[in-house]
Amino acid sequence: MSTVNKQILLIAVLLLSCFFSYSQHHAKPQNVILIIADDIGYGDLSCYGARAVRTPHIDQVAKRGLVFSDAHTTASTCTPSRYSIFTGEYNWRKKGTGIATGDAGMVIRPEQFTMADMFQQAGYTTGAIGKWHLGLGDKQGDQDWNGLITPGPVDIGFDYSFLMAATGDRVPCVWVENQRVVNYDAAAPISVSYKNPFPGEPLGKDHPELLTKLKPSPNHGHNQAIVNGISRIGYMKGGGKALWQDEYIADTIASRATSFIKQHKKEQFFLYVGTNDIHVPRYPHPRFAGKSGMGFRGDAILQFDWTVGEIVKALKENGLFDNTLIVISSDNGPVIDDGYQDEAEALLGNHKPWGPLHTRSGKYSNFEAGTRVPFIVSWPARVKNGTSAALISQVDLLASFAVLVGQQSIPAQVTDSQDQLKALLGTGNTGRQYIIESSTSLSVSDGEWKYIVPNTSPAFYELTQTRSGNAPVDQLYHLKTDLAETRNLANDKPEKVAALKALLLKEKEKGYMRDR
Ligand code: NG6
Ligand code: CA
Repeated sequence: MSTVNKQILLIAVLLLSCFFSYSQHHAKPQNVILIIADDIGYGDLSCYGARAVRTPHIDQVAKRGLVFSDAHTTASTCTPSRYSIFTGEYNWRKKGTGIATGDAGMVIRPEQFTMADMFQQAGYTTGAIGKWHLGLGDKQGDQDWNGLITPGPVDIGFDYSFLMAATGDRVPCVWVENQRVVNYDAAAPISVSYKNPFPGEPLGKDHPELLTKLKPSPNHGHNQAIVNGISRIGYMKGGGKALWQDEYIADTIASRATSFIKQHKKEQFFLYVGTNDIHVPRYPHPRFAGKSGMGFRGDAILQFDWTVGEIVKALKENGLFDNTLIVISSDNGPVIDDGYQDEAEALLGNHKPWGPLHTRSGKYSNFEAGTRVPFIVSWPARVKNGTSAALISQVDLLASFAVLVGQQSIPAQVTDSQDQLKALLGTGNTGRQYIIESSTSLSVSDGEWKYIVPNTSPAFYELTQTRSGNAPVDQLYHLKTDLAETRNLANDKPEKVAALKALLLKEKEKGYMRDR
């Protein structure tokens, strides 16, 4: 080869490598799927150390993906936690973000900017499938369950929605697709109330003989409207053939999710999948019932694992898996008995849903297990497999995804979401400087130390047998050496308490329990 030809070749190679590094740096995933399980604990998956139950489909994703050990929800219950995911704002900045009734109005208001809006702006088709629990319609009790329920997900950026309004244990027990009840039965118009029972409609508390599938646990309530042989929270009349059957809920969510994937395989899409598993009432399909040896709670974990497997399978079949970014996480920590006699306590055995965190803590708790959840990122084309100890919060997903898809500017109202894309993709390991966790109290953690604000609520919740982490005094834990939060060092380290208190105060000054 002549010198001139060699030089041309060299220039060509240089140009090409510049181009590849540019496109690599700016590569976007074709799709983003956010899978949020309900009440799955830090220790509930085998890729997080569970031995009594196996989650092979999730483990497979984890093996090729990035597994986080210090990822958090913003709250230890569902509505506030999901509020933060979609808005990028801490739930406690605004009133009305607590656990929503089944007839609550939209908790996220149409004028708010959401993760779905952001993806739409970036040209992605957006969908929300499964558990919602963020309210529908304008005001509580004001929805037209027999017509178009508006406002709804379409007003906060979702092109498509297929949802349960609240939880499995709350009425209405129907699917709502694009804001209309699915399989609407004109012969059985739907009425819903959280105030008054409907005359003539049997209630669980008066008719235990009608509770053929699950009975509520003593003192938990869940003994009002009866649907599918299970009593619920709230009153409901009608529904007819639109009423769901609990044993098919997971199948319905999985099949809607896989149809969405197939239907939009040629577009870029963002899909949120909220599973009903493993929230109560746990009533898994007969394929899973009895399979874990841990009762319905364990069976529901298997069913959740299966759901993830179905989504992955659909992606692979359509050639989308490698260039789809999947996040698998949970909305809050674990709970054993959350309201139904499903033998979860009796059959728990040696399984520790809270993993290495404080024993018997989890959902409803200020301790780490309330908000520290499994969190796995998969994007085979870009993310190397491994583990990450970066401190991250789900509130960061909005700003991080925005950078990922090239939407650099997001509105100022997205106050708390930080760009943690490097941590999410495993290209930087720093994560957040601190996170705020909310339960009965607010807590602040810098990953090493955690401070919990005093409160006078019970230290132990009898109903769910949860160690709440409530105490009337300052609590300070050194997570690096005491992950289980058993030694309160507040008296030994007043300067650390003061520093973390000051951080919290600074955050609260930016907005705390606003009306709107
Ligand atoms: C609680 C319910 C619990 C569950 C929870 C919401 C009682 C006694 N307990 O109030 O069963 O429904 O709300 O769970 O009513 S969450 O995961 O959606 O936040
Ligand atoms: Ca939950």
